[in-house]
Amino acid sequence: MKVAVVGATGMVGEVMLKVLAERNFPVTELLVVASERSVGKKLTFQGKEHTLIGLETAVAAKPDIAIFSAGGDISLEWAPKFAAVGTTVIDNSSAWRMDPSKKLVVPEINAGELTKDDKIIANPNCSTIQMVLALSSLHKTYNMKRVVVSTYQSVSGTGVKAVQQLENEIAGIQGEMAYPYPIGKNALPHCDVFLDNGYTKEEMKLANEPQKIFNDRTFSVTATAVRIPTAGGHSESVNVEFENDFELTEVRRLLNETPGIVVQDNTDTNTYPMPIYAHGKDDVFVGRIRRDETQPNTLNMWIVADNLRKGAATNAVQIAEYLVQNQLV
Ligand code: 11C
Repeated sequence: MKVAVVGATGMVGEVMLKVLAERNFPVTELLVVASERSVGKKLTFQGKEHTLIGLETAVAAKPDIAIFSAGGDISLEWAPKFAAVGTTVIDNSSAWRMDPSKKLVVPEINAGELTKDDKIIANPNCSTIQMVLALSSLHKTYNMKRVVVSTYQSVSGTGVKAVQQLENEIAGIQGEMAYPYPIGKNALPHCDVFLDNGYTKEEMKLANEPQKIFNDRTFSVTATAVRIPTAGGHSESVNVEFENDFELTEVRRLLNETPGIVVQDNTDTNTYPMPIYAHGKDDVFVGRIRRDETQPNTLNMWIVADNLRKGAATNAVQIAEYLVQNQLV
């Protein structure tokens, strides 16, 4: 496969290259694409040096697959140009996610919807991916009605400037601020911008994307998204009310059998998911599984994943793997 990574020097782009190499994705030719100011610089992939190229050069090279992580504006302008030359674009921005003509894919859940005609495929938001993966087999079995999620999101979700802000605060250095307040020793109930309804964009992604991924509008999600001073890995407290009752042993069995999920749940040994262990891993970790004792058919759990891996790069590469395995590119 001739593969282009658009945004190759960004935080997610770097992880994408790492994941492509780790998973031995069949790259026969790699195009590393970056903004004009990085064109001509070099980076190394699988021991070989590659020169960064611009978007126009990349389109002219007609890659089979282009994995984008360069922001919504670049995606809106350039994904259609790649699609027009026959490239299948997997886009990590929010630009196409809610477009009814584009698929929003978590491979373990709905890759089966993909066809050769899908030339722009959207990767969901990081905090959505880990939540829906943990809910998928439970929804199938017990039918969810309502989800209440509170997130504890790492600064890497905001980007390099936020990671720098946290590092500066820890080192006691005055520097540029990514957030309106200090993030070290703090928790900001503010991920992305506020909307007219009082929610943030991040919270509305959590509300809207799951319905599209499950192709089901019979359940609803309400969210509070909070930024905390962790370097990598998003955590979520999820309360889910089902139509049907469940046994906790069965819930654990279903989660254990879900590809991509690892259950870490033993209060006797203080075993539960945490960002320091999820960091650098491709799985979604689930623990603190317990019944909500205040109402019937309702479950509480704690879900943690590396937001740059399963929340972004790994999910995108898994989509690419599905396309190759099913001869859709
Ligand atoms: C965050 N979830 O942690 C965001 C980052 O729509 O792909 C990813 C934003 C997106 O702030």
